[in-house]
This record gives sequence, structure tokens and C-alpha cells, in this order.
Amino acid sequence: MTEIGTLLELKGENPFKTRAYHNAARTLEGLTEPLSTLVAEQRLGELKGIGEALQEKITILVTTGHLPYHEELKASLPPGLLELLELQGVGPKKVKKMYDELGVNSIESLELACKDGRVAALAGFGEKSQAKMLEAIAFKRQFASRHLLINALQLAEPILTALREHPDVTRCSTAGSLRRWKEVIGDIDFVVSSRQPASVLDFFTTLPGVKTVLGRGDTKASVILGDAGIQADLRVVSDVEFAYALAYFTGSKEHNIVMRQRAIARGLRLNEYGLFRSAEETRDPALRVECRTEEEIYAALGLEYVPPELREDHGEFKVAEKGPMPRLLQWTELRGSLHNHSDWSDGRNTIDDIVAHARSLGLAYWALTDHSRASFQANGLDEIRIRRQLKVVAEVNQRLADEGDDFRLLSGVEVDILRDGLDYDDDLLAELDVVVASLHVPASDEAENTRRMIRAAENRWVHMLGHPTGRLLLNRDAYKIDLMAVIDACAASGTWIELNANPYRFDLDWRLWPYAKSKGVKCVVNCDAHRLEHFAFLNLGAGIARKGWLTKADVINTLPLDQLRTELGRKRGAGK
Ligand code: DGT
Ligand code: CA
Ligand code: CA
Ligand code: ZN
Repeated sequence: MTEIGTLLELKGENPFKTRAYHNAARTLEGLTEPLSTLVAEQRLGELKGIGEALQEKITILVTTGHLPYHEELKASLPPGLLELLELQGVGPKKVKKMYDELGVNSIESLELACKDGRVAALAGFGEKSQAKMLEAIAFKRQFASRHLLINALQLAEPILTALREHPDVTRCSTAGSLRRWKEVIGDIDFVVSSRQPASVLDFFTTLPGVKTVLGRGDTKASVILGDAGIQADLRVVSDVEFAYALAYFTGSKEHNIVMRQRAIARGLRLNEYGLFRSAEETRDPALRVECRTEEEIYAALGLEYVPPELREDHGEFKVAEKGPMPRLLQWTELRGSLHNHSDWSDGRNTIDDIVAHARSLGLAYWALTDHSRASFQANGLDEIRIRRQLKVVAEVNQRLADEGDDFRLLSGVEVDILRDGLDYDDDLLAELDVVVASLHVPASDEAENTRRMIRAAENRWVHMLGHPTGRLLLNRDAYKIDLMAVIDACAASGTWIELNANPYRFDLDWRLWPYAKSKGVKCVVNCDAHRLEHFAFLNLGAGIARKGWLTKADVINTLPLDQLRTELGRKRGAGK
């Protein structure tokens, strides 16, 4: 629906018509029951803003899986136009104008038009906007082959399940950066053991999600998956080779290099085919040290097992040599999230829906931390509205208590860090269960940002700093900030730091958690949920916490409610 709306805009259709599609798309995304049910029961008419023409199109789309109207529309426009919309800061109106007046119909032709100044000459464009477009092109190219973890996972998971169920597959796993839970993924890797490699490769290269087969040999294949266009490599080995292949293709390259050196130091050779009693490269089965599992490979090299998330040559060898390796956080140990939004600010869902969903997931608590008033673009709450919300939260909790339910909704705010302090007075902050402080409008100066964040951490009512660098992966860099100084200030003031589990953020970065932990700073793995699907970010964030060497004891929101309340009171009680 969104795409139809966009296509109509590109065609220059009247704005009411295009808006109808965009509104319908929004309505459909926010549905609380399956669309197919609504269609089957002919109840689309109950939905806001969906007229008869749209109902008919939606019904065709849901029942047949495609929509001729959409396909005709798409075919009537050059395919490159949609690609242009992927450029930052380029919307349908601009694309239409450049297409109509300059014939720009692809990224390449836009680049040319910018380079000879034709875009700047268009009415309403100018030099600045032309330069911005060139920047956006460079940016897109730089990241063309890098993808968010969540997008790669969503493509990989059904394939892994399908491989597991395939009769010719003995063992299988993801490998590479995906298995290591890197925040950004180049390509997806699978390792499979089988007696029938040809059959597995046939299956893999003809999966429904496969757009292009880049290459296929006797033991491996590479394909392009999905509309996102992510490459996936599959290697098939014999089952005796599986553990070595899995370890090798999981990487990282840096980790593998140290593993090889350790093997050589023991008079052995390690490669993707095995661990061999040999002083030179070989794949002679007679020389192989039998290892069924990765654990056995690590043991043969004098190491405890290293979980995939830690295989970055970031100190894991020193620990695995001496032991014990820490028992890393499990996502099922998380009991709730302490930074989330509702439809009172820029979230999608009502408080009742949020509570029902959190309970259905078996969580123990959930904090509502809508935006404060300075975030007016996100419909931030002023004092009157937040006090009204406090009452609603109290009523919800009363109802839960009456029903004998232990789940609790916590009140709170994501308060803006402003130039001269916080967006709410201390008196108001003191009334809220959970206070997250975030810098949404940073200064250009590092020292200034650092000063503002430290000042927020030093406020007695602030429990934690939210998304401390403001980065959006593959989109927007971190603002300038001295994170070490901020972490030190959190350590000194007893302030926690959020690990924002939104897959665009993963902020604070995993590379900094060992430092924060060494200073005694606690982590809170937060969904920053704006809609119900975002509750699933707990799992993603827990993986990043693992990658940052964090254990259950390092993460505040593993605590049961009563202990959480004690911890929430700790900083506030200090110095009273
Ligand atoms: P990516 O795909 O860029 O996100 O990162 P990876 O780590 O998945 O890299 P990829 O797909 O190129 O290769 C998968 C693994 O295979 C990699 O983590 C380590 C191993 N590997 C690949 N090439 C080499 C190599 O030249 N030397 C060593 N030691 N290992 C390699
Ligand atoms: Ca890879
Ligand atoms: Ca690869
Ligand atoms: Zn925020």
C-alpha cells in the first residue's frame, strides 16, 4: 500500500488519492488481528479511512498474493525511480521533477546530472541540494553491501529451519558475522554437513527467497536473497569436517588467525577441513585430530569454549586460556524493558495493548517512558499530561493487583537533555518510577555534548542515560562525545547506561561495555519500543550484551520487580 501511494506520487496523481494509500498502509500496519481474518470475514469496512475501492484492492492482494493494479502501476514507471527514493533526503516530489525535466531515471543518471550542475539549475533545488544528493549517492554505495543484523536474521532464520528439516542435511548452522551477532552484516553464511551435497545445493539455490544465483560449485553456492538483496553463502561438508568448517567460517578472521597460531605452536595445523597432526598444510584424514564439536577443537588448543559472539580477538583468548569463561546473559533472563513509548507520545499502541502484550510474553514489568515536552515533534508530554498519565498507570496497576496479577507497569519519562539541564524539574522527576535521560538535539561540539551528558548523569533523579551516542546504523553517525568521560561519570554517580536494543541503534556499542563493566556501571537492555513488534528487540539486545561480555549480574532488568524497585531507589536515597 505504501508503495502504491509512492508510485502514485511519482506519477503526479492528486494528493488526496496518494494520501489515501499512505493512510491505509498505516492503518494496516497497526492492525491488532491478522489482515487475512478481516478479509475472510469481510470486515475491512470497519477500518478507518479504507473506502470501497481500497477494500477491493486489499481483498485481491490478500486472497491472490498479488495485485494487478500495483503491477501495472509499477510497470508504467522506470524501475530506477524507486531506487532513487532510497537516497537520503530524496522524496517522490523531487524524483518526479528530476525525471520530468531532466530525464533522471536511475542513480547513475542522477549522478551525471548533479556533476554537470543540471540539478542545481532546477527551480527549488540549488547548489546545496545538489551537493546533498551526491553525498547521499556516495553514502548509499558505501553501504550497499552492508545490512542491519535484524534484516539478515529475518532472511536467514526460515532458511536455517528449512535446511534443518531437509532429509539430506545432517547438521547445519549459520556462521560468519551473523552467528557472531555483529550489528552490521556483509553477507550471510551457512554451513551444512551432508552426504548429498548436490541435493542440498539444489534445494538452497531454488529456495523461494532466492533472487539470483551468483555461483554454484560442488560444495558451495552463493545467492542473492530477498528484496533487500543480501548475499548468502552456503558450504556443504562431510559430517566429520563439520565442526572445523563451522569454526572456520564463523570467524572472525582475526580470531581464526590466533587459533591457527595456537595450533602451530602445538605442532598442529588448523584449517576449514580439520585439525591435523602435521607441520605443514594438509587435509589428510589420517592425520586428523577427531573433533565432533567446536568445544573439542577449543579443548585441543588448550582453551575453554568461546561463544561465537566473543570471537573477535578482543581479549577472549586470555580468558579462555585461564578460565572460567563468563556465563553470558541469556535473553530469557530479561524481565522487562525500562525505556518504551506509547501513543501518548510517538508510540503506536495504547497503554492497555502494551500491558496485554507484555503480560502475554510473561514479562514481570514494563516501563512507560514517553517523550518529554521538548520533543514536540514526537508529541512529548508536558507536566499536565505526564501527571494525567501517572494516574492512568496507577489505575492500571490497581486493576492488575485486584486481579491478583503480579505484572506491573512502571511510570516514567525519557526526559530530554537540554543545553542547561533537563526538560522536567526535579520535583516532577521524583514522582516517576523510571527516568531515562537522552540527548536528542546534540551540539556540534564534543566537549559541550560530554558536559550535558555528565550533568544529566549527576542528577540524582536520573536512573540511566538513553542511547548515549545517538547513532543510527548505516544512516547517521554518533554525535561527538567523550564516552569514556561519560562512563566514568556514570560510575561515580551510580547511573546506569542503556543498551538500546533497537537494531538501528545497539547503543551503547558492544565494544565499550567491557570498559563500562570494569568501572562497575550497570547495563539496562531496553527495547525503546514504539510498537508491539519492538518487544522482540529484547532478544537482539541480549545478543549485543553478550557480545559486550555482560552477564546476568551486569544487567539491571534481569532483576525481579522487588529488587528492581530497591535498585531504582538506591541513587535517589543517596545524600537525602
Ligand atoms: P561479513 O560477511 O563481512 O559481515 O563478515 P564475515 O565475518 O561473515 O566474513 P565472510 O563472510 O567474508 O567470511 C566468513 C568467515 O570465513 C570469516 O569470519 C572468517 C572466515 N574467513 C574468510 N576468509 C578468510 C581468510 O582469508 N582467512 C581466515 N583466517 N579466515 C577467513
Ligand atoms: Ca559473512
Ligand atoms: Ca561470506
Ligand atoms: Zn530517544
